[in-house]
Amino acid sequence: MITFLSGGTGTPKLLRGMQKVMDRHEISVIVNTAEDIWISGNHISPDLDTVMYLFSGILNTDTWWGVRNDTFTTHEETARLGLDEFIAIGDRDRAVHIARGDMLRNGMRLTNITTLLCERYGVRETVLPMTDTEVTTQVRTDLGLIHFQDYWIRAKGQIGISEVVRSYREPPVATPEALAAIEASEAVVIGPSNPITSILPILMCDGIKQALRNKPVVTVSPFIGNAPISGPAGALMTAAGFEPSSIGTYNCYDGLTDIFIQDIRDSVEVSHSARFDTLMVNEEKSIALAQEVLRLLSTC
Ligand code: GDP
Ligand code: FO1
Repeated sequence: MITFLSGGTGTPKLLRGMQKVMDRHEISVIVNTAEDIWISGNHISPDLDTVMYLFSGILNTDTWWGVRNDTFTTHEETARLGLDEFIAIGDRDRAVHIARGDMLRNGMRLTNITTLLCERYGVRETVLPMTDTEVTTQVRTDLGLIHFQDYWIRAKGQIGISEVVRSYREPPVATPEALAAIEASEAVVIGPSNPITSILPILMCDGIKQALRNKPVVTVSPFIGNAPISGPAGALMTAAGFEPSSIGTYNCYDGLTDIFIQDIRDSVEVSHSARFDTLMVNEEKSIALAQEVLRLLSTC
């Protein structure tokens, strides 16, 4: 088994390749939940849903969120009624948020809810939230301390950020299922996800770093030069005190990485890194990178 640490875009692109070249039951994914947010009384977990929809074959891979060909009837109608849903929520996607919100209110663990939803969607891989308690990534801006989603979607990432803050009622603890997945794995892959909003929240869950120190860890960089391939990782890295680059990514992960993969085009040099084409612009590219990662892992 191989365990992947994932956010909702870069690592899912790698997983799209992995599911074609691995036994799907041998894939487990520990997913970031620090971007989760309650909207209109329902529970959105963007990264968990992206991974679940990917594995069930219904993900909208134009956006890397939401369900392909979803309709937005409820979103449009609630907007007409004056509800400020700043996130565009599709109808089928909303059904998942309603179900998850209801199960959470009834006291079910997020891990068990995710397993149940994945079963309903015919997912064969193991999808695990990093923790069962709520953790939220906020950013400090001129508008005050706001949820990451408010920054990235409502403010379109157009305002300055001076600090990244993680808030929670109790310090997050990795679930027994996540720790067991790492324990049962030959290796762990930290995928090319946003280091600040996707990977560090997973690494901060009590137990994860300790578990990773006993396993070969391969990290794939989400940066080429001084810019991420997409999204707000650059500004967030700077606000969190890291260089927005592959070197900054390597440094973020606290010496956990055994093999670092960076893109063939990356002008920033991380010593002893492996170089591949990591730009997964289509499924063939995802499969090619997945094969290279597996080949590397077989040498560990
Ligand atoms: P989020 O939860 O939607 O922010 O998604 P992730 O954290 O999983 O991924 C965001 C990161 O993916 C960004 O920093 C991008 O640079 C990176 N990314 C997106 N596409 C690719 C790609 O094809 N290759 C690599 N190496 N990184 C990518
Ligand atoms: N991202 C957007 O940029 N705009 C949206 O309207 C939007 C809606 C949305 C709905 C459900 C969902 O699970 C994710 C959604 N996202 C949207 C993705 C967003 O939540 C991502 O987490 C961030 O864009 C980057 O991390």
